[in-house]
Formats: sequence, C-alpha cells, structure tokens
Amino acid sequence: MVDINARERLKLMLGGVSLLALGNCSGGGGGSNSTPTPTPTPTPTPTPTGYQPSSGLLRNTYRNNFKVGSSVQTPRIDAADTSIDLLKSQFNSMMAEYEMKPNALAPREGEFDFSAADRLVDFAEENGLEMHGHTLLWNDSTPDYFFEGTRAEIKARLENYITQVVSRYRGRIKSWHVVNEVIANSDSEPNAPYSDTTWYRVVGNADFIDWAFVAARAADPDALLLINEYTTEFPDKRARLLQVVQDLLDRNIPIDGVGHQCHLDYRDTAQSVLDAIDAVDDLFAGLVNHITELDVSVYGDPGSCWENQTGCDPDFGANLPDSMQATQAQLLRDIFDGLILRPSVENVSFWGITDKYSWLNTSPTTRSNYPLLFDRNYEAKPMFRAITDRNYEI
Ligand code: 9MR
Repeated sequence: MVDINARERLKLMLGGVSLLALGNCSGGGGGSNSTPTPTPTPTPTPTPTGYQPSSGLLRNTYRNNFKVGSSVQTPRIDAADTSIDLLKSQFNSMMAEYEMKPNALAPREGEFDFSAADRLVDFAEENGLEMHGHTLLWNDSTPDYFFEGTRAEIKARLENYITQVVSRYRGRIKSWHVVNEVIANSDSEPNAPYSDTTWYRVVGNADFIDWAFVAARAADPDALLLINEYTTEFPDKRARLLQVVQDLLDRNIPIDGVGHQCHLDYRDTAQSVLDAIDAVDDLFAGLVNHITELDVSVYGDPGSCWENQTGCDPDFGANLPDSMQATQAQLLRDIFDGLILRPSVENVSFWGITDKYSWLNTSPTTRSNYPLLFDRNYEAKPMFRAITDRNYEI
C-alpha cells in the first residue's frame, strides 16, 4: 500500500490547483456584450480528512506547566518527513533518539564525531525547541573500549568523554540524562540496588555514577543533571531508585532530578505514574521530575517476550480496536491531568511522534504497535485529542 499523509492527500485532491486560485473561483461574469459563458460547476472546497490540530495546540495547552517534547531521529530530518513538521508545530522540546549516545559520539577511542549531534542541537535552536541530552552513560550503545583497562583508566576515559561532550554543548542543553538505567529490577540481582551492568563489573562498584555526575556538573554548571530510569511506576523498582538518589544527595553528588522513562502499556494506571512523581517530591524537595520517553504500547507482554520473544501478545496488524485507542486516550488524559498539578514536573517527552517510526514496532518483537500521538498517516490520534481538548469525548 502506498503510504500517503494528509498533506499529500490534500495535494492530490487539489490536483495542482492552488488554494488561492480556488478561493477566487467566483463564477462567470464579463462585459454586457460578451457571449454568456456557462456557469462553471463550483469546485468543492477540499476538506482534509481526519482531525487537524491547530498549530501549537499541544505545547500551548501545557505552556504554564511544562515543556512537551519528543525524541528525534536524524533520518526524518534528512527526508523532510512530515513528523518533523509536527515536531515544529506541536512540541517545544526535543532530544536525540540515538545520536548523543556514546557509540554515536565516540565510536572509536580518541575519535569524536559530533556531526549528527551538532545538527540536532542547531536544529533545535533554529526551531525554538529546548534541547535535552540523552544519554551520557548507559550499559547499551557504548563501545567496548570504554570498559577496557584499569579502574583508573576507565575513570579517566569516562571523565574525559563527559567533559568533551558536555562542554561542547555548554549552555545549549537544558538537561542531561547523565546516567541511564543503572537501577536493578529486583532486589535479588547481584549488585542491587544497582543494575548488574558491565559498568558496575569493570569498576567494581557504583562509583562510575558519581564520576559521571561530577564531570557533567563541572563541564556545564547550568545544565540540569538527571538520573533516567524505566519502570519507576513499579513501587519496588522505585524504592531502589529513591535509595540511590538519597545516597547521591547525602554525599553531595550533584544531581538535580529524576527522569521517568514511562514506557507504559495500556494496562498501566495513571496513579502509578503520579505516585512516582509524588515519591520524589515527598523525599527530595527541590529536585525536578521529567517524563522522558513516554509511549503507551497496545501490548501487555509477559517478561518472557522481552527476554526471549516467547509468549508475546498477538499482532493487531492493521486492525487496532477502537476500544484500545480509548483505553490509551483515557490513560494519557488521566496522567496529564495529574502532571499539571505537580509543579516539579518541568518536561514531558514522548519517545517519538508517529507510530510509524516507534521502536515498539520491532521491540520486543516485530509487530504493529500504536504507542504515540500521531498515526502512520501523521494524523492526530485519540490520545492527542484527549490531552489537548477537554471537550473531546473519549
Ligand atoms: O529507541 C532507541 C533505538 O532507536 C535505539 O536503537 C536503542 C539503542 O540505542 O535505544 C532506543 O532508545 C532507548 C533509550 O535510549 C533508553 N530507554 C529505552 C529506549 C528504547 O529501547
């Protein structure tokens, strides 16, 4: 099937006639001695199919509360994809989906490649979008050389990396996800409350977290420094995260807030997300909360699907039930209704714009997913309407 978007459909319907010309299409006329011309059949004004949000609706709805962002993939900018028009028209914040990870910025020891990241930071500024940095330290997307050598060498390399990256964009990045996914999923994991990562194993303890925050603060004292984590909506995971944040604060490690990834699925509750914000607020007055990677999967897979792709929910294909869209929309509305009441929440970012390019179409298995605000034809979905229009009936 040829995939055309609303704008292209509009162009096709217009058949190359300009909108201005259509507007002036007023029928016959002419001088008194001219041969009467037949009244032309009026050309119907083309109406775009689907709902068309006004420019700025999403970001303006929350302008007194928080910025609304999305991750961005550079190839979409290169292709002038319609999702980039939506980014500019509806959002006021962005981050790189992969171009600011260590394997993109420093693929080989001693070699930096800032070209893609520079473009994204420039793009954000040119388009009035606040830029956020994702992510300085992660177990994934990190070249092996980062883990080689003695503990002192590993520390020096990490500090140098963070110093180079953060100072390059000093004053241009609002927040950095300094460490990503460093919290264990269960108390029975070997290094709980920390996750059992290569970082932990080569350093011998969790000191790499301290090194990362200290180096980032020195390189850009004005950037907000966050710990970014998934499933903070689960109480036991959250407890380990809070324990680690408390420990960092007790030792004066410079941390400014918590990033809650919020990769949700339709079964999640708004309360569980809001509880995570409240838990940070209750314990740590002054820390900010960001929602960093929001999406709502239409699948409620068991752990085995993530571990070895067994037991995954069956593919909806092209036939997503309306009831599922309604469930997602209600969940998102309830979350946003709660977030606006919580002033520590300064940024709410989605992990993408259109379902078409979501990571969830290939993770944990290849399947059509529908987790974002815009559909594969770039039209705003019930989730978008639920969070931008009080009167929209879900
Ligand atoms: O969506 C991202 C995907 O395109 C990348 O290939 C992958 C590896 O770099 O990372 C994905 O984003 C992850 C994010 O960086 C951290 N939280 C989980 C996200 C989904 O895996």
